[in-house]
Amino acid sequence: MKNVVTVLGLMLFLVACGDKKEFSGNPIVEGWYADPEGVVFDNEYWIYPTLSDLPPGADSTDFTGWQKETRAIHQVYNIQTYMDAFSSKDMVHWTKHPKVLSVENIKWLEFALWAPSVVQANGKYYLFFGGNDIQNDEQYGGIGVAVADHPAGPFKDALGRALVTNDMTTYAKHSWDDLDPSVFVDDDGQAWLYWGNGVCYRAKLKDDMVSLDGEIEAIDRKDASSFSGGFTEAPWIYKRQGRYYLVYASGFPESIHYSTAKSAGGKWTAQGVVMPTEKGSNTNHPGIVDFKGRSYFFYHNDALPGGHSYCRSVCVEEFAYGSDGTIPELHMTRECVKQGVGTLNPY
Ligand code: FUB
Repeated sequence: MKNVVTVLGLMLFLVACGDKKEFSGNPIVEGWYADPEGVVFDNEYWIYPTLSDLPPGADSTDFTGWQKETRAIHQVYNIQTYMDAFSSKDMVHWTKHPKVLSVENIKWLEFALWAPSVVQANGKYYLFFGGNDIQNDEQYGGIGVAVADHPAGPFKDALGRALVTNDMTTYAKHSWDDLDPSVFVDDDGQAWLYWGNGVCYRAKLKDDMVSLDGEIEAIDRKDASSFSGGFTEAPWIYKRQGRYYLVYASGFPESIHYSTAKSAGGKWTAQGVVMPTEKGSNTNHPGIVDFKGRSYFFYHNDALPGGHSYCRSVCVEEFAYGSDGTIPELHMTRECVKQGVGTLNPY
């Protein structure tokens, strides 16, 4: 009997210790994921990452462009056909929500959906995603939008077609310029869609959240007054203390930079580097969350054994703004978030 009590006591102690984890460590979630744009819904942190493309150690050296890469994925691996999401109350313990969106529910896509941005509006959740399939040598897709009643989905294709297609965006001549959506709803309820590769596009959304309102505007990637280092892809727009921030990937291999503006549709002013190019992944992809007085920068890298430019994992760094609202230069760490937020009851 005494032994049973001792073993039970030990088990309870181990369970309590396990739950008391205070350091999340990078990567923050298990598995090969990328493009983690964080968001808060109902006091919970959510990330909706891209399922990474190729298995650990796969040879990706001959992939040079998205078209070539996507084609290779279809022929060889046929993955990236769905998205998982993760939620957390404390930035340390994450719960996986499998298959929040799948191409099974999108008739115009077979293979490729990635890098989403999710917002709450009209009592629903809208998930905007990139979907540039190559099927029988033709390109399908652009930016799609799916809708759900809950952040964990299941998300359903809202339109039965892409919201933005390549023929609508002719500023950049390449066919994979319509990816990496970032959706932002301003205090007055006006929703904005930013996206792009090789050019930064933006457009207003109508109240229904599934139609564009007016013209698509293109901001040239080489506009040095708007973008320090030039704009490559992965825009992430948000507002803090009356100032608008646009964080984006610059150059290739990519570093992360930011710009600020007085309005979501206004002129962007180049600021500086948020995260320089580090480790081996050619890409990086930002997301910033300010919540309960703490600020977090989401990104990805190839730091896990076997990782590479198309096999990435999701990381976070906590940071503090300067008194003038500047974002400090951040570096990749293994520690990640040092202390959970909110109250965690270990029992
Ligand atoms: O995950 C696919 C692509 O890699 C994204 O569209 C880019 O932002 C880069 O992270």
